[in-house]
Amino acid sequence: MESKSGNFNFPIIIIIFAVAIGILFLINYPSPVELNSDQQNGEEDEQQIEVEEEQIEQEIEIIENPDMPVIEPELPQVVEQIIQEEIADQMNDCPFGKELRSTPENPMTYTCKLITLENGGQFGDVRLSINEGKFEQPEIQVKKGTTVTWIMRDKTAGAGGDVPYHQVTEENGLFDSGFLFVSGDNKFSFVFDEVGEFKYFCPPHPWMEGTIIVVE
Ligand SMILES: [Cu+2]
Repeated sequence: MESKSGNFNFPIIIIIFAVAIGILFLINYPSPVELNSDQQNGEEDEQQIEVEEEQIEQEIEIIENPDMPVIEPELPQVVEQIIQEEIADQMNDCPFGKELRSTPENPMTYTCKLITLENGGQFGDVRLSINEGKFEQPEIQVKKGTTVTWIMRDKTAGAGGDVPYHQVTEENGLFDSGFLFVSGDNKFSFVFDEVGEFKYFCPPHPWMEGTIIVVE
């Protein structure tokens, strides 16, 4: 019996010993799962740092390169609506041949800028009026080949001066309307086939001036 019980107890002691070593091992060493997650955290941190560094580099690039488009922060809808209404109001104040435009340098600042007019629309040609002693659209820009027509609308006796007519005369003699009298349906057309800037005036009223800019 003695040898039997001795033989029987020995493996139990070994097993208890092995289990104890096992427990100690588990307490002292982090589990593979913990190891893994630590490593993952480390990688995530590195990625985060890389992303932040990239963002900083991009910001620096934007400051250094003014040609890069500036992304405006999104405005609340009400503010956006007010701005649009303001633009629409100002648009109505732009003279003929100009439109409200912003520049890339000042995307929030709008000013009336020349647009290029060309044949087409209601009359086919581009129509300007002479009224109350002045050229009513003193500066326009047209595409090469455009017909510009001046309509005499001034019905004031003496046409704002001492003669009852106005005249459209290019300063270098490129065109001359002759007398456009206050009475009758008087108008004058000229086709601009050359690129350039053409200044014209009214000889009896030299303070009446205008410019036609012709572009390709
Ligand atoms: Cu005149």
